[in-house]
Amino acid sequence: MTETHLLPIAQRGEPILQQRAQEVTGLHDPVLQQLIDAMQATMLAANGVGIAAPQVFVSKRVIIVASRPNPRYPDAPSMQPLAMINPEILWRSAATCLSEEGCLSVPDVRAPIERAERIQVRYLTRAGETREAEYSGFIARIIQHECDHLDGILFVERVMDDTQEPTRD
Ligand code: K1U
Ligand code: ZN
Repeated sequence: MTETHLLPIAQRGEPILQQRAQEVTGLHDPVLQQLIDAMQATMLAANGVGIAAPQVFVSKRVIIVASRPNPRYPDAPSMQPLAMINPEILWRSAATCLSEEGCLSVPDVRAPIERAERIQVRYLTRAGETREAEYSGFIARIIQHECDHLDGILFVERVMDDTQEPTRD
């Protein structure tokens, strides 16, 4: 059995977290499959519910989403980690929801962030299939947070006003 290495997580201030990540080409490249495995292992080791490739110093449009119930979101659905390649948010509901977020690249900081309650997403699976799906609630929040990483945006940049200052744990 081959061991998957954990990757270092880029912290706020690293230039790669402010850059637009590149579209993925060459879907069957083993390097991409290894990247997805390593991102997943790194996310699980850090106890995260999502991760984006720029957070592990790779400027490619790849995210992993892995919702599970947790103290902040006890009703969150459980899902197997899902890799989304070149994800595009095709539609966002007008209805929004304000809820607390954290980020593996901004440790010990949390803030309420307003996000669309429902979204429609198109992405490629790691097997190269195109999928379109609708998500709501916590999963939709994670996807929006991770897609922001692909566009060089950190959640703290979306804090709405000074009544919602990020707080340190
Ligand atoms: O992208 C990341 O930095 C991962 C991030 C995903 C995320 C969490 C909460 C809302 C939106 C997106 C995290 O996993 S933060 C750390 C964490 O483990 C966590 C935070 C809140 C709820 C559950 C887990
Ligand atoms: Zn994050």
